[in-house]
Amino acid sequence: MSNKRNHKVTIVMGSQSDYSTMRYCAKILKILKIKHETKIVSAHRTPARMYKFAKNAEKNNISVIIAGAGGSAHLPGMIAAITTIPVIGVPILSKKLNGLDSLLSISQMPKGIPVGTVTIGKDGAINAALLSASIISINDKNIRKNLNLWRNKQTRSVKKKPS
Ligand code: RP5
Repeated sequence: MSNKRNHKVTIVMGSQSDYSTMRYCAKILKILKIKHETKIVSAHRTPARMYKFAKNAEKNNISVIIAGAGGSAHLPGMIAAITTIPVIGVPILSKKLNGLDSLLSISQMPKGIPVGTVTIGKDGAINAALLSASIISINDKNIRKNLNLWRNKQTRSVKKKPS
């Protein structure tokens, strides 16, 4: 296993309003000491920005893209159509349909262009960060170590009896 330290995760989201959810991705990545950056990239409001971002993702040394989107939530699928870098989609809890629209949109990618989909909202954002760490840890033993430490801490935090 190599020990590359230049892995980077990019967290993108369709709107500023998604940040209250997507900030949990950044929080976990920080704990795991994974280099990351955060951007607003909208498939329908800033399509040129989205295309440029996805087209240059490999050149910019991005290992995993986490994309949060709500409503018709096409951002993760659109990015995945432009790059072969793994894309994890986070369905944002939408106001009208409680995120079911976002979840179905992101998870129902037709064959050929996969998007890994996590659950709706904050839990999904946390799991997306943990999943990106698992992917990176294939080639980075430091990240694997950090991920195992995080899991052990979680295990220790579970009480044996309810209080
Ligand atoms: C999507 O539309 C975003 O991902 C967001 O979840 C949703 C609503 O955006 P705002 O109207 O709050 O900017 O593009």
